[in-house]
Amino acid sequence: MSTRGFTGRRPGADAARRLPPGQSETDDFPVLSLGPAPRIDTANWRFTLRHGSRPLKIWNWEEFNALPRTTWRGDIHCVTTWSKFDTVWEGVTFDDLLAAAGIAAPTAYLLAQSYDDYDTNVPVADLVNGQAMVATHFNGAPLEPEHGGPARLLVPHLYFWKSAKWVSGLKFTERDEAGFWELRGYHMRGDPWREQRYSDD
Ligand SMILES: Nc1nc2c(c(=O)[nH]1)N[C@H]1C(S)=C(S)[C@@H](COP(=O)(O)O)O[C@H]1N2
Ligand SMILES: [Mo]
Repeated sequence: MSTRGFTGRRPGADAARRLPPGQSETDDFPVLSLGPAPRIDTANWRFTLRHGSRPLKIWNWEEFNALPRTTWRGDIHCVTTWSKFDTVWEGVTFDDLLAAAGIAAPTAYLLAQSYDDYDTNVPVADLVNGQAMVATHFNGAPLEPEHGGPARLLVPHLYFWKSAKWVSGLKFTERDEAGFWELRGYHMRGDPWREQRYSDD
């Protein structure tokens, strides 16, 4: 039997250590989207790596699912102050995507682009060495449309708005170009441990 009910939302020692500043733990999985979840038929789904407007590599759903798969377990942190512990994700790491495409990252920055026209910028340095994946499964089941299925970016060490849902591709850019929320006052990097919520943080 868990003792959580006796402690309520007051974090214990373990939770306190795992919570970035200003965050509290939730057991729910809140849905935060600009609009309704786009329904994407995997028969039409494509995932594209681009350098600027030039496509470098395109996978369809079947090809994407033949790529090497990785499972990651850990904590996620939303800028709206909830954190969720011990989430389990499965997908293809950024490193494995580049390896499968046979390329090295052509620039130091990219924009993750989504089927709902959302985008968000992430430095390549925050994606390499197993730090990020394009996830197709959450807690052992195919990712629900509300949470970004068929596939979303997962960059769990940054605030969760960087984890673009319904991701359609990654566009390498010469400079660090602001995405949807970054154009509206949110931080260009978004490290929860440094509390980089807004552009001036
Ligand atoms: N394509 C897309 N990705 C998105 C969003 C969105 O509106 N569209 N919202 C972002 C925000 S602000 C957050 S906090 C997380 C929320 O993910 P969740 O709904 O799975 O909790 O998705 C991010 N990714
Ligand atoms: Mo968010």
